[in-house]
Amino acid sequence: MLKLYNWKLSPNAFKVRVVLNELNVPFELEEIEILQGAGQKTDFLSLNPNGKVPVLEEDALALWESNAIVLYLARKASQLLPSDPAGQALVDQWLFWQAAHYYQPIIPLAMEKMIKPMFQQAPDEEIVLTQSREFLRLSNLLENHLAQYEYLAGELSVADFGVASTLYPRVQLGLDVSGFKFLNEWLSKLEARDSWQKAL
Ligand SMILES: N[C@@H](CCC(=O)N[C@@H](CS)C(=O)NCC(=O)O)C(=O)O
Repeated sequence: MLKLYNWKLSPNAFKVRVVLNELNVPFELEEIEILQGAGQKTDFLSLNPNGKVPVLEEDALALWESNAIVLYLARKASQLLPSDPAGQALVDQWLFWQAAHYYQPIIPLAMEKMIKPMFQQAPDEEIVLTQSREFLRLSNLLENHLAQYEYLAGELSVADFGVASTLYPRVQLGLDVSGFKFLNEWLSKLEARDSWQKAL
């Protein structure tokens, strides 16, 4: 059976859980306690030398980077991917954008708004302000695309789950995206799916 190395606070691990559920692939979970330094232990680094979750293990394959994992799962199942090269390239585009841009403000925001408070430390309000502004700028780009297309690559694909997973911790991070009408309609449809609910 596939094994997913997971961390309960990770939106990227959440992304993989949703896609596994969506494809009805059975898997077992192993929790990696990132805040206790488990990502830097030798055993885990032998699976992912980058020391981050998620990692998907299947026989001799240990695959890291959540977007590589969801693309692998979709290709294996021949689901959640358009059949034409142009459609597949759009899926890649949105997944690359998620990792390179949309997810980036989440890292400092999670540090300031979630992790520091766990250790009784006050958030740096300047970081919160600038990173929240950047996240909303990128959300506006998403809104403009979703005003024209029901799904990111034209049909439901792993790109939708990949990008939407970034919004999963928005409440805890104080990110108010309620003004983005099309983004919210798209997100509500994804959140209503059994795969999403089961992954929560
Ligand atoms: N681009 C990577 C990002 C992975 C990542 O940042 N994982 C976080 C949790 S969401 C992590 O394990 N952080 C631990 C650390 O940085 O030490 C992916 O999509 O898998």
